[in-house]
Amino acid sequence: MSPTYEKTSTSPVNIAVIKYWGKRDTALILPTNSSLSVTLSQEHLRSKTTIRASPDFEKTRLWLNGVEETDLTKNKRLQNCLRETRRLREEHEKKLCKEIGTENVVPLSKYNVHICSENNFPTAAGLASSASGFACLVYTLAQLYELPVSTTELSKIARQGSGSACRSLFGGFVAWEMGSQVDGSDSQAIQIAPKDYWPELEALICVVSDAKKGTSSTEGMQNTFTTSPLLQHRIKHVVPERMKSMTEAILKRDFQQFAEITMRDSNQFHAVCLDTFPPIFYLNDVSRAIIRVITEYNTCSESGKLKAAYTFDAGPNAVIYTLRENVPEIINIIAKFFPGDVENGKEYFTDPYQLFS
Ligand code: 2P0
Repeated sequence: MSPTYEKTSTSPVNIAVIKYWGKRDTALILPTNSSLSVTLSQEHLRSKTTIRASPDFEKTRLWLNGVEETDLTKNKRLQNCLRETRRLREEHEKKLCKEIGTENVVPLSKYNVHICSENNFPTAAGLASSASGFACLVYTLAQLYELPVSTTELSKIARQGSGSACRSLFGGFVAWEMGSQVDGSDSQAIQIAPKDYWPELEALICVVSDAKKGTSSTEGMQNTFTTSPLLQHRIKHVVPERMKSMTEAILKRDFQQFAEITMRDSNQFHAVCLDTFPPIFYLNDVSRAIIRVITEYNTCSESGKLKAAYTFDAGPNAVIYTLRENVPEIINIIAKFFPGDVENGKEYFTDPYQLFS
């Protein structure tokens, strides 16, 4: 029996405040615009992955939430991440062989791996499961292979698993720079500020529905790319300026600027979904009611300032960004307007989860 090499790690979910939607290269996963997100705490939502490598493994296998995926050759995204991390491991092994001698280097790059990954939240319900999942896969492979590379380098590999995954490799406030190279060598994630830079900022997740979404992000965004004139306007004339203003808002810890851009960008993302032909609907009646409640809450604020910002991804669930002092008030308001009724099968808000602290 040969030795088995094993690593386990966890990765967080990220929620974009400037949304990624559209690819200029679908194979390399190169986006049509830059995006920016906040990484949430791993306390409630996370992916956990264990990877084992052994010369005894006859093939590479993957279990996702306890169920084995049978034909991995069809899983191009997984193959991309395995190929790229193995390539780096091979380079690393060559270097080590020169330095410490071939007999002292374990040829991990040649071994098959067994991958076991699970999420502690509903997969594919618009709660960024592919982001944390692929970030975790690439991070765990990098740990197993002891790759001497930066997180930004790894982000280019995670990006080839799922675009938004590149942002989950960092904590805090993260930009995915779209880049301009055709080979994707400059399409990468960078950290704008660490988590503790703005400790008062909180995220509340309102689970409106944990059902699997109707249109996948991958399919939806390409339909938008090929049919929506509004997307072209967004890419050229809106996002570049917003990336600058949002970065500035974060660095100044300016909640007014942060909240306004967050809500505007969520609105525009869902507008390009509606502008897609045929249209894509991710929001439902409960989502729209949450938008109205948050808008009313901001309008009625005594200071006249924005106190909360909603944002919605490719699903009906809301994420509300706010400052810590407002959290109890918002939880009360949401609980009052959206009493949980999940047991009766209605798509209603359940518990607000306080995630980012
Ligand atoms: C985002 N979303 O920026 C946007 C906002 C959904 C709405 O990134 O095809 O699952 O794997 O690159 O990363 C969802 O897209 O799509 C997404 P692929 P991904 O978070």
